[in-house]
Amino acid sequence: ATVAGYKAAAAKAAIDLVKPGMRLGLGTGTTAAPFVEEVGARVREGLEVICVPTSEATRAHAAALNIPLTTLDDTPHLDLTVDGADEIDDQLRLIKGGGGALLREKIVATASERMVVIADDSKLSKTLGSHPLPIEVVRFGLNPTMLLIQALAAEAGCEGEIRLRRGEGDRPFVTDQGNLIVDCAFPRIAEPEVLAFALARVPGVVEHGLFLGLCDMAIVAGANGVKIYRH
Ligand code: DER
Repeated sequence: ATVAGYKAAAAKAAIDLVKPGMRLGLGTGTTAAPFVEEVGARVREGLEVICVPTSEATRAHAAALNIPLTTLDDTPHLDLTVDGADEIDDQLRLIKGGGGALLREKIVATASERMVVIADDSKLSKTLGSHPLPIEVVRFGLNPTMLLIQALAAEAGCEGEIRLRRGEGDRPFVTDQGNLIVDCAFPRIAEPEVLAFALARVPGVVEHGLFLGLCDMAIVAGANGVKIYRH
């Protein structure tokens, strides 16, 4: 099997959590995409759900599948969000944001009764930091914001190179919310809560990719099949 096969297997396992009448958060990325496909297939068979997408990409994908969509303004409480992750530790703490959707993903996950992560087993990690930490920042004051991120992360014990994410034509990547993303290569985030607290003090930081206390369960697929991790 391939990594794509593992992603699909995890997505298929997650669809069993979806019950008629549920209000769902739909994640973003290459693992969430097969889950959105699964939801579309069930909707075609008559499943009644209403969904909030976590990105414009997921919105377009869900709309193309005729999945009923709503907004958090009309539906402020969701029953279940299913989303991917860039890294998952043994306390179900996550690094997310590889796809640049972390702000809406965190807002949607926070508005959900449950958040379930689907992933291939390459995402499992003893200590967070194998994947760079994405941080969403406003454009204004970018330079001092990056310097302050570096300084406060170092105080929190995290040192490493940080760089502005670039998109097409080497222009800065711009998120759905019109912000920028700084990717921070902090190889070992021994105390994610301490780093999260430090980053929250940077005025130019909108949100970061550390998802702490949000993930209730992880459905992880690999060569040995599908495994469920829960608290
Ligand atoms: O950007 C994100 O947060 C995505 O969910 C990411 O964390 C996982 O993307 P993938 O399933 O394509 O690896």
